[in-house]
Amino acid sequence: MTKKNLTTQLANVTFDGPLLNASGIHCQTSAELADLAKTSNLAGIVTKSATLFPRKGNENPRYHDLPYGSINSMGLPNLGYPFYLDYVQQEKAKPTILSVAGLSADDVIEVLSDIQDSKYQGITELNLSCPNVPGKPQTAYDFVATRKVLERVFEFFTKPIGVKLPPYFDLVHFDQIAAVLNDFPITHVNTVNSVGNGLVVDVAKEQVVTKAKGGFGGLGGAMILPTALANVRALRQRLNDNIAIIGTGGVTTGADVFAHILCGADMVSVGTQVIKEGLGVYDRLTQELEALMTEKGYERLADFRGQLREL
Ligand code: ERO
Repeated sequence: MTKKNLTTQLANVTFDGPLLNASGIHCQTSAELADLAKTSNLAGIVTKSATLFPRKGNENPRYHDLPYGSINSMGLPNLGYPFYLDYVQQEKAKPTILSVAGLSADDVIEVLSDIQDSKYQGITELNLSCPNVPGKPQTAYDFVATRKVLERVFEFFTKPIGVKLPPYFDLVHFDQIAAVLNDFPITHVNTVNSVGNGLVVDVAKEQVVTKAKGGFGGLGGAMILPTALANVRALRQRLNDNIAIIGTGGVTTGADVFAHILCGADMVSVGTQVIKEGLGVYDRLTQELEALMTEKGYERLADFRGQLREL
């Protein structure tokens, strides 16, 4: 089988292929990040969303594997943004995406100010969609709050920055979030974060499977693929052409990667399946994607990106 041209451009960065880790997956500690640097067919490294101060996160159990995906209630455990800002400036093996999150808009501005003042020239991603911090709503479900925070960000931030979005479920909400995002010079959207506040029930024990928030947590993996694809597609149809899309959610096969790209994704990230299968998943997904492209006569991702047909 001939090797395909899988290179992808996002902002000012060229990636060797379309695949990324989903933020939160194997990217919190130095050791995990070093593993990602060595992982073949992982084109770039996304860091765990970083906050102003280090956080331990929610109590265990906080991740639960399911036959059809996963539920997590991690609660934003991370080493604090200075660690990740330092890391992305040291990392030479692959391009990085520095994910940041705030417990308040003021926190976000403080963290981004330091990134702006640093030597880091790579891509930053503002996570507006963490579902698991008790008492903190997902910012991007509030279109007014989202606009306000982006107005503050773009008063001073001039480096490449995108946003991580929660899944939307109503076409009007796609219109509303796209109208906000199209007013700002963001490089990309990453869609979707986990499907927030699902509830998994262990019938034998008659109890929930994760501890925080009474068992409510973010759903990921195969069960969210159609939701993820709908979000990629709906946003591609509404966002300015110069806003790239990272498709996240539900990828277990090369065909799923293909489907994300067919819906308009520039890059695709993988979360739950990395936990299930290990970092070798990126080799398998790439082989399956290339085999599918060969079967269909495609040489590069641009040959089919966004070309989903309607009936
Ligand atoms: O609980 C978390 O740390 C978390 N889980 C998710 O599924 N998505 C997130 O964005 C997130 C924290 C930022």
